[in-house]
Amino acid sequence: MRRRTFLKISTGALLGSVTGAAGILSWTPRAEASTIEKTFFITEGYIEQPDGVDVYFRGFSSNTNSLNVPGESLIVQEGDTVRITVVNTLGTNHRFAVEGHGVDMSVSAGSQRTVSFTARSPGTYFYHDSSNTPYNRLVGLHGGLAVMPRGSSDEVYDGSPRFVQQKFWLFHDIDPVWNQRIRDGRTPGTQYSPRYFTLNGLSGRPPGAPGAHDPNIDSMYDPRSQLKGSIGDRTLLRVMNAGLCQQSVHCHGNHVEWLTDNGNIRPDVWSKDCVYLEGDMGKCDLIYPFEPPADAYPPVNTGHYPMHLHTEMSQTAGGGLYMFGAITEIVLE
Ligand SMILES: [Cu+2]
Repeated sequence: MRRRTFLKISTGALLGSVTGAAGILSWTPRAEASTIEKTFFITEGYIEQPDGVDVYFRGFSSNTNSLNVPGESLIVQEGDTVRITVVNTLGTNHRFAVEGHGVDMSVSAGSQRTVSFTARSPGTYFYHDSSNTPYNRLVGLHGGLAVMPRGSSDEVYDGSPRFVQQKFWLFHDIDPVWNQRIRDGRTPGTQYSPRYFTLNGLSGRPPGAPGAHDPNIDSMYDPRSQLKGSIGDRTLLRVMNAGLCQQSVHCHGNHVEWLTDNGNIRPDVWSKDCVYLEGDMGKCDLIYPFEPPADAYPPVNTGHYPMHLHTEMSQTAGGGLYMFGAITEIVLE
């Protein structure tokens, strides 16, 4: 089948998702609740992977000409009214659900619907297509929503350890055979065999590879993912897993403070090198403390370190290309 009716997206078209009314960079606490409005367009198309292969995806996109996988990350405040309009441009029926908020709205082919809900407990939540679970989520229909405590700009939950900046790290793993079956309206019939591993929709590139160091293509340099700061720039990482593979998230340079586990506040804050991340919508909230690396000799206050996942396959693409997987860079400036 020709792909003339589908969007063809090089990964460079995917950026620009951290700004906007509810965006990360513009977040300031408010005394009063507000109404946050966002429109998502369900679109479909092909996104080129690190080995040059085009893979089919659907996304909750910010306009009809884009294909955003994941959808734009949203930050709201406890008590806000959130009004989401979903325009389904496709010929297939979909749903829009928000974890922890009792939202699960159908949006039939070619139609649009709006849902309003009140932002509940502070935390990190998926929005996703709950229909044909998990296939529509796996084919790209997912994103992250943060609910900030009322009037606070530096806590994950009331009384949590504090941070000065925050990022979403939304991981995904992709079996292109499954994506193609879903495109064709069929249920995948083969064992799940992921070949691509992404962080906020992008994969890493080794030096010298096409697209290496390009922030639009290389997850090491994508400003949504790359962790950059000076000593003291404590950074909240909202870590989410839209894929099916369980992972071990390893930040180099500093240990992280492990605050929550699948939406539950941990009884003690552990300082950890690796943190377990469940598959199939696992989540955790971490703070990277931006301290001088503890074991460095001679002592240092700057440097470049990786964050990678510890499953070997997650650092590859197409079944064997090393460093083309879910990885980013940590920069102590
Ligand atoms: Cu490691």
